Amino acid sequence: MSQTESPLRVVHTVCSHDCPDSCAVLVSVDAGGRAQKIAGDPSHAVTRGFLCGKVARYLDRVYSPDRLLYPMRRRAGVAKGPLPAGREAESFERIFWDEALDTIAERLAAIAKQHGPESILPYSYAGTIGVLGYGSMDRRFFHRLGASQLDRTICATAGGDAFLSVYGRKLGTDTEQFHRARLIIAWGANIHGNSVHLWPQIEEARRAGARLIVIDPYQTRTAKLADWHIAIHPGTDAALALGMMHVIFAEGLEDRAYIDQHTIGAKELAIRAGEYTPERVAALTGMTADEVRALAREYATTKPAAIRLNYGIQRSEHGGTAARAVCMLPLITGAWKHLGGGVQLSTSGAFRFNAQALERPDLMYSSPLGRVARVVNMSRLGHALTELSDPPVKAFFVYNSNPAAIAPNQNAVLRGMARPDLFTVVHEQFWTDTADYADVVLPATTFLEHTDIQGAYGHYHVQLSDQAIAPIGEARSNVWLFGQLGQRIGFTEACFRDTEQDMLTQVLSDEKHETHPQMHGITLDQLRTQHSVRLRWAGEPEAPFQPFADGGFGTPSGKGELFSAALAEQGLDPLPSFKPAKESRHTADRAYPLEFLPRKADNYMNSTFANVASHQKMESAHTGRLEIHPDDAAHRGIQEGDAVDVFNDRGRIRLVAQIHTGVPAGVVASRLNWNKLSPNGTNVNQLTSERLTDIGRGPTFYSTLVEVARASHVG
Ligand SMILES: Nc1nc2c(c(=O)[nH]1)N[C@H]1C(S)=C(S)[C@@H](COP(=O)(O)OP(=O)(O)OC[C@H]3O[C@@H](n4cnc5c(=O)[nH]c(N)nc54)[C@H](O)[C@@H]3O)O[C@H]1N2
Ligand SMILES: Nc1nc2c(c(=O)[nH]1)N[C@H]1C(S)=C(S)[C@@H](COP(=O)(O)OP(=O)(O)OC[C@H]3O[C@@H](n4cnc5c(=O)[nH]c(N)nc54)[C@H](O)[C@@H]3O)O[C@H]1N2
Ligand code: SF4
Ligand SMILES: [Mo]
Repeated sequence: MSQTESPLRVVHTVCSHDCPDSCAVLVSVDAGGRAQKIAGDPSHAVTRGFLCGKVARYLDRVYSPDRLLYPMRRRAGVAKGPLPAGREAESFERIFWDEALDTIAERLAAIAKQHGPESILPYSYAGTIGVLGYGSMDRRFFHRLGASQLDRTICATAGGDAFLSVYGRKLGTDTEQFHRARLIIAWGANIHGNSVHLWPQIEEARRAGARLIVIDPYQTRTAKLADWHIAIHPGTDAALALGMMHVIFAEGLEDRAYIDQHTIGAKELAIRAGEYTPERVAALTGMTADEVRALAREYATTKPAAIRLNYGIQRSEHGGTAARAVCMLPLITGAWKHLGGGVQLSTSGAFRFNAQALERPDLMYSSPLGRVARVVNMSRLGHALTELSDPPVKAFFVYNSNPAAIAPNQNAVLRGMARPDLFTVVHEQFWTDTADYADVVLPATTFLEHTDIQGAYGHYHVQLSDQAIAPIGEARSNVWLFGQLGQRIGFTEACFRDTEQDMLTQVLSDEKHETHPQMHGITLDQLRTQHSVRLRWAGEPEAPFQPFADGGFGTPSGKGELFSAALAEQGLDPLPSFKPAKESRHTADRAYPLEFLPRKADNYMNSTFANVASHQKMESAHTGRLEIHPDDAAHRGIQEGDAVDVFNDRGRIRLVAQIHTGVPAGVVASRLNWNKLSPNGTNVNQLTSERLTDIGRGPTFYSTLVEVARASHVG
């Protein structure tokens, strides 16, 4: 059929999954309103016409027969806990939205009255990173209620706060300029698996002679494709970065002019780096001293040199410090001066949406509390649900998240969620592990089924995501849900009647754009016609945006801070240093000698997609496997394909041994999955702890010690 005859209507949407790439997604919809095709927008500078393997098959997920279609209530007498996959609904009964909303509003009001509103805990993360879906009407609702505030630390606060301590603004090397780099270091960043739209840039750079170095204990897809893979010991990145600085300063490879003009603390840092000789660093990281020297020299002398630091290294106990140390490298070599050089952790700080208007934190003062509510750290959910008092958590409202699978110290989390006295609401697209614990389950829309606006943490484009299809079943968006609940519970403020369209206008109506001039003049009308608008960086297109090339720091000193007085004030070390994690090879005892990497799956998005058959197929070679080095396997009499138990004081999971050298000796790895789809009904987070990072209060998934034994050897 030629294009003119085609009955398909193309709708511009944006992938709202928690990924740096925020792809422009074209959805072709037929005359009956059904999406027939999904594709990356070829005209988008970063998406470049392709989608990752996960979202290329997105229609399998949208039209999955397993979608939640209507509100449901737990049947009387059915205990909370894991339900058999595919038969969950038997434990629930269908109710109408009206009844669901009234029930929830009544219960929340009663709980707030009896135990105080802070006994209500919202729990959400990045099921959608659309601005409205991530946090808008939901925040208004919980603020006005006086509910506990959630500290959303589960992913990025350690690295984020670390980056801010050095730069004061979360900006990074533009993804679209990476092709100019002649050295690219993927540092704790699985680019090919987790943010694949940077890959074409890397390929282009390599065609022009660039080298790719990957620093990652695990042989990722990205590492397999690298010129040099440095399989560093987990949690030792700060030592390596300091060792590189040692060599750079000792050999005079630093950029004095840049340092003098744009940084403070270089003298103190050079003294600190002096303690990290290549020999010492080699012993800590598992590299040789010559490799440390070679890396430092190549990094300092290749121009432009770009570091893609993703969130991998900050998921360990001293991950904040590690991220700080790595982020400082381009300040020392002046790599920011070269277009395509620098470091990218996140670009999210470039966007400014009107959070005050969207989230209305002022509503806390109109709540029965009349003050700012307490803050509960989402990375310590087990503690919050089982130990918190004054008041204890009595209502738990989950959306945009699957905490039963993704939160650390899972045994405590599940014990808490199983409490019969806890009233739990779960707004979801699928019957997740978390939904198994709900009193009321509500159906949620996917990004094809609602409207939203989005920035990105891996590029510099604002995009409008139009609704492509009608909601499946009775699914409703987050905005709709919390607006309705606000009205039902009797909140009279007009903001609870705002529609998504009203909120799109509010988002862009920020008077504080003087701090973010690149957002100035971007309008909804423009987004409606162009769908994606690049931030309006001064000087473009003639002079492409180059963060920190000539200042622009947001720190207290206005400089790049190699020494942080602000951290010193908090009682922290103002300079980076290496400290071993409490759970690491440096501290391990005989009981639990192996470092465990509870990784993300290349074909899922955290726990999302784990229940979709086409995605399970792509991931099948890794599902339920424990990757273990031949030496560690031999030591324990483990052979390829053996059932093994992986355990520590917190939990135990059963996996199948996969023996290979893609994991170093002393390290074992497995991947995140839904509990109920895992061999013994539990996933890797059985083994992780609620210990928090040194900076940013984040989780420490990658600082976990375990032991492994053949299953038959264990009683
Ligand atoms: N396919 C896929 N894509 C995703 C996701 C997914 O689950 N699947 N998740 C999305 C989300 S939420 C995020 S936050 C981003 C995160 O993207 P990344 O930051 O890339 O996240 P991770 O996979 O946690 O970590 C990256 C790498 O760090 C390595 N690593 C672990 N410990 C250390 C260490 O101590 N030192 C060093 N140098 N490396 C270490 C891991 O082995 C891993 O390969 O990806 C997003 N994209
Ligand atoms: N062991 C281990 N644990 C980890 C990690 C790891 O690497 N290893 N990674 C951590 C990281 S980086 C992150 S970001 C977290 C992620 O943790 P979560 O943010 O909980 O991510 P997902 O597991 O993807 O679950 C998101 C859920 O939101 C639902 N959802 C999607 N869109 C919507 C919507 O519009 N409305 C509603 N109501 N629901 C929606 C999806 O169906 C999905 O079930 O996990 C963390 N946990
Ligand atoms: S998950 Fe990431 S790479 Fe895949 S389509 Fe979405 S934004 Fe693009
Ligand atoms: Mo994340």
